[in-house]
Amino acid sequence: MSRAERPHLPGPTRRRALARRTVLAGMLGAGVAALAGCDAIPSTSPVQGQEFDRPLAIPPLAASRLRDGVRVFELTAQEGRTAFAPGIETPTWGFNAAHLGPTLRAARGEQVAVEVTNELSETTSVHWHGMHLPARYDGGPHQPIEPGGTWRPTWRIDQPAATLWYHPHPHGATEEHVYRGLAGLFLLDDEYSRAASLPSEYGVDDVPVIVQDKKFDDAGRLDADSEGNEVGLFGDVVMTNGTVGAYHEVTTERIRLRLLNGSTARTYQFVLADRPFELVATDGGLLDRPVRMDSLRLAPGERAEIVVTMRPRERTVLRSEDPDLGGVAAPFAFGGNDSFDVLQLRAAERLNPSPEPDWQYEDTGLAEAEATVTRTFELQNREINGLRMDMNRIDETVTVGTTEIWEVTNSHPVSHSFHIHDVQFEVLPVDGQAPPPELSGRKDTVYLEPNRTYRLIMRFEDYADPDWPYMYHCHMLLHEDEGMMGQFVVVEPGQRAGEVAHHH
Ligand SMILES: [Cu+2]
Repeated sequence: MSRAERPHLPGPTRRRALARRTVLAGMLGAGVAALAGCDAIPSTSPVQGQEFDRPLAIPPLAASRLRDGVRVFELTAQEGRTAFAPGIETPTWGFNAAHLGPTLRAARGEQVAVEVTNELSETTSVHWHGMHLPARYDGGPHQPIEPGGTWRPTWRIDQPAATLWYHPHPHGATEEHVYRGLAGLFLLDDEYSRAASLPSEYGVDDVPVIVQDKKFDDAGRLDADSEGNEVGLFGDVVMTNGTVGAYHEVTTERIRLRLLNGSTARTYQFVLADRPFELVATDGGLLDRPVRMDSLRLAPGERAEIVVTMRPRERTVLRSEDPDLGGVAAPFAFGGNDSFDVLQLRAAERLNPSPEPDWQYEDTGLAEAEATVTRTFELQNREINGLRMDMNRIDETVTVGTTEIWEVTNSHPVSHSFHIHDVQFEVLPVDGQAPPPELSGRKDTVYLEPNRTYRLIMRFEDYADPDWPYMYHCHMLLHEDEGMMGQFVVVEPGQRAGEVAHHH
């Protein structure tokens, strides 16, 4: 069934009046750390209510230069200090900055190159999450960048317009590197996205919203210790683009928010406090058409583009409310009971007109009948199909040019999410039930409700290389670091997987 034929199920109704939570002025004060639970199964720390007193930081668009027709970006992973609250400097990591990184932007068909320099004191890597590119440039654990080193991947952008992102993926240390601040957006444009009537002025009515939760110790340092923890790092302070207590001034009738769940463990259930919104895109690009929704679940690594309509002088709030984690045992340990404000939107006295979201999109849906291979993946504890990640073991060998169905099951009563490198997939109906709107488009990461099988269809178009693997893994980053990951290679017909290549 193509995407166009699938009915759109309405999302759950979660409209609620805005309830402002207690405003805690001394957000990083000594009292905050004391709120963290320490029982056998700790509840996540309640996220602090914030006053909206800081303008939302907008990550700058990355500079680039054209060299022999190649668009060249430079990223430097570095240490710095960030004042998340006045008067408190927190040691953080960032790209070309103290915290987070610039937004890279390129068009379909362009050849890009990124010169990634590591000025940290430990090895890192940079993975282009959601990007279709050769495995040797994927930036996973097989492309480490040593301290002082520079890595130079280059590839041609060959996929629809989308909100992608980049982040480290070093073996066993991804959680900490992302948590300390290494992340940024990578926006792709194409003829459809340019022709779509969607808000598109970057930082004005087309706004990145990287949502992350953090925990601070009494000295204002990031508490990055997840050792012995089942669920990963849950913070009690939420930030958008690194801004705590952020508001954004809206100057147009409609605003497009490019949401990225950049957290390492927390799943959000995004709502607007007093109104629905239009979902226009998921991980891999535009939906067939906008879908009106009241609520949207995003697991770590997932993205969504939504359009919010405002009237002059109005205010509304993007919130996360009681995420529906789908049958997880002890959901409170995974943030299932947490509700909090994320970002305030403040409309100006007069708003510039915005067109209604509309576009003509060629249906690129994959037909189930085209699939010639079905693979099954069972997530359990920290294992996929009973195995933990081994850098020297190729788990799956895929033949280039084939369409495959991956049947992925979370057999474990806790939250997991599933990310596949190289491809965008579509979620097929489960038990005859069409996926909800947020799973109806192109995806590279999907939240796995326990005891459900998600059937994902994808096509491996090109980039055969028997020696360099791509990854698939849980995108809850503690789980990934602890081994919930496997490797696949894409090969020519009849070819076998080679010896795993190493960068050094
Ligand atoms: Cu997991």
